[in-house]
Amino acid sequence: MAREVLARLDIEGLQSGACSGDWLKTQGEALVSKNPTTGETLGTVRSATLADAEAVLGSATVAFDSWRMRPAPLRGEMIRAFGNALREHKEDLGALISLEVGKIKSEGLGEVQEMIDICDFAVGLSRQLCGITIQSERPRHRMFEQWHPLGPIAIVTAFNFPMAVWAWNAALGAVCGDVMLWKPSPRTPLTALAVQQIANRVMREHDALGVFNLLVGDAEVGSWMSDNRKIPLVSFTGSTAVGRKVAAQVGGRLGRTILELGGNNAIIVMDDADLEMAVPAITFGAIGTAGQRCTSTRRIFAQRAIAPKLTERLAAAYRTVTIGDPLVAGTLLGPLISPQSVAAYEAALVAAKHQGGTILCGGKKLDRPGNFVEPTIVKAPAQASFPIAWEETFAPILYVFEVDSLAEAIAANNAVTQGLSSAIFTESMRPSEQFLSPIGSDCGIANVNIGTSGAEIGGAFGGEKDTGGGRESGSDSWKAYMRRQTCTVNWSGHAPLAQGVQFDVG
Ligand code: UN1
Repeated sequence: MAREVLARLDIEGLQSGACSGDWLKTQGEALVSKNPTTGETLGTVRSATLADAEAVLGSATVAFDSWRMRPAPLRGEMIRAFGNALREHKEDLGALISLEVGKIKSEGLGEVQEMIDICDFAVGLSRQLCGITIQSERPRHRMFEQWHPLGPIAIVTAFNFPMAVWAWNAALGAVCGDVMLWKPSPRTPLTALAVQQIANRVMREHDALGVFNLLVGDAEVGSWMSDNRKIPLVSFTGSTAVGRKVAAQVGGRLGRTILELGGNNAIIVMDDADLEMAVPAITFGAIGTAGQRCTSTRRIFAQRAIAPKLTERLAAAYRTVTIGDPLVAGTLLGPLISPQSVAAYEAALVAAKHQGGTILCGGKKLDRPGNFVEPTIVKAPAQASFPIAWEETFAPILYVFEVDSLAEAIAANNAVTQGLSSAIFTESMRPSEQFLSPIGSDCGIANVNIGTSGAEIGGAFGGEKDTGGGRESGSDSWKAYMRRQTCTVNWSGHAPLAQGVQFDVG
């Protein structure tokens, strides 16, 4: 099965980890991609060295010289073709995500759909990169803003969304006139190779080789990107710890960053919540992608009267979850990405018990090949005395807290350092409005009667505080990929100064 998928995606045996128009003969460290479901090797990719990175940046820079002058709607034409190519390969790309990451089939396909959606969005945007006009205080002067391409931009992505997060950045970057250097997670090189092969075909047909470039590598390549003044923007998705370093390095040279870092997302369940909606939403949020989304639901703040019923129904739902091969129909929980992730899951549960938590269901790793664990619900004491819940553990562990009031729940939601996604379940207008108000959730995403994960591409995606403050995907996120220019044109025949300043020379 894996072999056929790799062959159809034209990457069987492909070992190069760098591409700029053509694949380079990379000689860096060999990265072995393993199927987390079986532990079997899917392929080996040679990472890029810094010399490869310099070569790729060189040809990307040449491509930028002409790409930035191609009219944006024509750049959009290429993204339309790319979106169509993704549609053609949707099944295989989705299957490859399942094979390399362990996502269940529907979520793998959903990730490819997310790429297709952002391509559609970017095609429309290619005719809407609009600047404003501003009233000038001087007669017969015209003032306006325009947006220009930035240059070669770095996109560093994580294993958990090995294609879609690149696409959010790359599709927008491309219509904005930038060229892209993609460093995927070293854990998921094959998904990147497959996307690059499709991009190569589309770029060739559109005389645009060098717009999308690939650099599979480790922290050394990432650090080279962060330090490189020829790369005006680094869009980084990953842990808060690494994001801090990226911010310091790029900020040190006054470059720009888009940071999508850790989340620690909570759902508030009020006494009047409709459990028919809340239970499936929480279950998907906590178990989807095996709890390895930035947006995964990790904390529940249930009002005291509903808490026992909610917990009972969640535990009942959890018991019906089929764990296993993500490509088999009916599976809802696949493996974690690595044995280290299983160890982190176990360590978090040891800490949870030590800090006064009670495991209500799950709690064990499975005795079978692959990185499988049980989905787990922990009844937690007060959050202030339960530090394990302040951390993001990338695993299907859900901490359930009881609270008395909405104010207490909002305070607890906001008490952690991260600020990505949040939600409330209630049938009443006042709590939901309070949750969305300035005294409500402090997160970048706040939902009512919808879980914390599974955002649509049309909105800006990102979060506050330790989540990094970046926004990508929809809304006006495109502005981060362009430079703004304020222009004033004088057609008056005189040379008046602003603010009424007189400066008479001669
Ligand atoms: C991520 O986990 O890094 O909202 C991205 C979601 C997806 C994207 C998650 N659309 O869950």
